[in-house]
Amino acid sequence: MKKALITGITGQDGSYLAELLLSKGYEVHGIVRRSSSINRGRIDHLGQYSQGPDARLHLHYGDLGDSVALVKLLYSLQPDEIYNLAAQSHVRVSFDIPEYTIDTTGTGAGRILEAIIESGIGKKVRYYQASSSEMFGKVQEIPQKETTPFWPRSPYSCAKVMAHWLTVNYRESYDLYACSGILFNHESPRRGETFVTRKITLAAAAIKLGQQDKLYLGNLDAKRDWGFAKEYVEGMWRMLQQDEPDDFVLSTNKTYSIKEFLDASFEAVGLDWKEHVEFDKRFLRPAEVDLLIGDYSKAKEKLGWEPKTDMKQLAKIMVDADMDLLQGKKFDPANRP
Ligand code: NDP
Ligand code: GDR
Repeated sequence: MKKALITGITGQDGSYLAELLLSKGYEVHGIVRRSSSINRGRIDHLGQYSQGPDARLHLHYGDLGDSVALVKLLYSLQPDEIYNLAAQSHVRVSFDIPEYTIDTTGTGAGRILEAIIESGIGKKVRYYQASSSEMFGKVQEIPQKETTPFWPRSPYSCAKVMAHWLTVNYRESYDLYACSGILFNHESPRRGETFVTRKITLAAAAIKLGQQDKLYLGNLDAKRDWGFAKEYVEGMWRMLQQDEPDDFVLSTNKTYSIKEFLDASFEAVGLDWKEHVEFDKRFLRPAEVDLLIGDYSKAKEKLGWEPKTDMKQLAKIMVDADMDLLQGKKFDPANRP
């Protein structure tokens, strides 16, 4: 039985990846942060796997800031695969807490890579780094691919560039099987509520149900390449099953503005967003990423990976899930696409 360790297992991608690996028969370990309130809503439905003598899902307290705990955990677990998904992942917030973001999102990846070497598992383990299309930042090439130069535009994306290059460097220095997945935006009903897509689908549902009137947003002209998170975790797994480690873009090769995402989401509930959306400068960023569109042809050729869900379908999936949620139908990720 293969053993995988997921950092960020309580996040959007971590929950889908845990499901995927459990369905493939893996023993799955996840690092969780101690907090005063339990924040495991996205993986609660996997509780069946964590009980009894055949338990295959195990959670461990830890933090990307705690290198000693990381070394101890890697040494005792001896995992076959590590997926580093943990991060302070909000771009706007990274301008408010840059040092923390750099420490978690950038140095945190360095801590895990060094823990791999220090714990002596470097020859056997395979490592996945959650890199981001935000690293491309200021437009240099359209569409963006693995060889497009980086021009990060936030503390978050600067930290991701550092983590990306550390991944490449540990691969080259120690012959580590380490891959960097450069993933474009991917969304789902499990997306955090402060990212723009989920903020919009939740508001569309709430306005439809008479629970909200206005939605305050920032820049509506930025364009993003949005895919469905559940499909992207499959790509992460495939990256770690190749003969040689490499870096891959996962994307849809289509781009839409925030306005177009608003169109699709409000259309799904028969409303006109222009009657409800207002501007709030608090949601602007000091530096913006104007246009992202990814070329996933390398992943298609080498991993056999392709996206299946387009932006309109994605918006509908999310709005429907939020309508259910707000009408008191229990949010059970197991029953959601
Ligand atoms: P989320 O924000 O949903 O999840 C982040 C996870 O990281 C959570 O489990 C969080 O724990 C954990 N975490 C945060 N800080 C720490 C820390 N100091 N120590 C340990 N764990 C920590 O992100 P996503 O699931 O959307 O994204 C997964 C990864 O992929 C992230 O690294 C993100 O930057 C990257 N990425 C995401 C893309 C996307 O479109 N979703 C695109 C490209 C890259 P807790 O639940 O306790 O907060
Ligand atoms: P992004 O996602 O920054 O691309 O990072 P987000 O959904 O936060 O922003 C997308 C675009 O929408 C504009 N926007 C707003 N954004 C938010 N959050 N809230 C608003 O009210 C709002 N109004 C307009 C933003 O300016 C931006 O242009 C996500 C994260 O998951 C990262 O971790 C990941 O690396 C990248 O995607 C790829």
